[in-house]
Amino acid sequence: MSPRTIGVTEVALRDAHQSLMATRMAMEDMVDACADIDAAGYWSVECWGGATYDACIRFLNEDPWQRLRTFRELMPNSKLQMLLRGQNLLGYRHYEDHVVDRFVEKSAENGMDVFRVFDALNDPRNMARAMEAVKKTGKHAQGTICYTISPLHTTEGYVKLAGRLLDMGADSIALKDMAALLQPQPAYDIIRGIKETYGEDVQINVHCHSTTGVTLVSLMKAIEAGADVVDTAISSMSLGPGHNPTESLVAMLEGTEYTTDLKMDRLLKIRDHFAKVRPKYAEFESATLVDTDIFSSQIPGGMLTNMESQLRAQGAGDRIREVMAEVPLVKADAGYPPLVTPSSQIVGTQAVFNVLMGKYKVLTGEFADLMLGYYGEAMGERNPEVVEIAHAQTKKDPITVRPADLLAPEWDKLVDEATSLPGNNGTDEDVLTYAMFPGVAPGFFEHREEGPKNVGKTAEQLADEASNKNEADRAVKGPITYRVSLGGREHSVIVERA
Ligand code: PYR
Repeated sequence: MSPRTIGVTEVALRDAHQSLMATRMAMEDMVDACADIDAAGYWSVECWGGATYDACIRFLNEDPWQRLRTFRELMPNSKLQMLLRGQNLLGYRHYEDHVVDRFVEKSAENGMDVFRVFDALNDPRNMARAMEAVKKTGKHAQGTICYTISPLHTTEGYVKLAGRLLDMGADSIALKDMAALLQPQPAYDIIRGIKETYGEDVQINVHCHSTTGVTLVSLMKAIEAGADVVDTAISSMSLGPGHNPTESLVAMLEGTEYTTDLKMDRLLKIRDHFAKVRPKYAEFESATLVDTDIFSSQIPGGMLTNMESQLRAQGAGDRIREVMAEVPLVKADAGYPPLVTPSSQIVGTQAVFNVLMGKYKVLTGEFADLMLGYYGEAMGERNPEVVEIAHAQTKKDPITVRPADLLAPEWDKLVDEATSLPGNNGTDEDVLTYAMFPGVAPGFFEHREEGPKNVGKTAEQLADEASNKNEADRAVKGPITYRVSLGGREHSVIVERA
């Protein structure tokens, strides 16, 4: 029997640098890898969405839409894939349905093929409109299950959620493990459950991070259970808080009933390209290589870094352990939402507030909204006492409807506001940039003409740093004794580093 071919999604151009280097990679550091990526035989190339849009306009003075068009041009043979935060699009609040429609239409028009649609609470109502919009464009709508561990999250629950996504027209199901919590056996059980319940031909894509060190094995079990496509990152852009290495997946499948269509000569070129690029962004990298504490704290890498910087800003950097212990309690009070953008930031910041100011003495506006249902429904009941505090603090009533049902049409207002900004180019794409990032977009429009900024180090800077380091290593470290003649008399002077 010929081996079954496992599709591979390469994430180097999006989630890998989002996870490893705070999403700072400039387009100019990616373009030279695109021809090899395009020819390597991937099922899809994840290259847009998630935090990249925000990072483009906030840090890199790059137009995210131009980035997408460039990818489309440079990878004509590939399916381009993006991560879409359901009703939140690529921002942090819910948008009215017509804004969602417009964003999806424009993304498809600019070259996107596969839309991985997720909701931080796994609330299908928050994914429905985006999925419907993708279906209307004829592109691939991938419904997503965000994986987390809690007393309420069971294999049966995940299988049921997959059914809801399929009912919504999902062309495939993604099992998304953003914190590297997916152990091999649950991976097997969930995928078998979905296949046995809804049919072996339901396409399942598996996305794992590598932070806990267990998930290359999880990918193997997922494949044995019938997974069709898995996400990996080329080795020079892998591991730590990132993903499992593409070449390791290929090697792991040798001698099994499975194979990939990947061309190793191309993979090696992609690897060599990013091996040169990655050191330029070293200052943005986290020190974490493997962390199995995540199984108990459930705190993904990016969230931990955020909480640490919030604490340091308050002069309380030494209280991180208390905050880490608080996170699972806040998560339980909120009904056990998975921790992923934006729920990870909302729960993490509230945990910081609880530690610094006393338990639920002050709620952030976002946490109050989460408790009152304005982000949707998580799996569990929300703690009624905390819901009451949220109501008392905000005077808002709890809701049970789909949050976006309460939003008034906003497209025309957004057009008026966006087009009045200096530097706005009058396109719907610019309106969408303004809609999602009203604080950042005006500055970006004004300075866009100055062109992209690369925040990585140049080859010269890296060479200088290396030679300064060598010099520092060679420099005399201890005190030096000089003999000084003054008025014919010899003195001995000892000079030490300050
Ligand atoms: C994002 O929403 O940016 C993720 O990577 C989950």
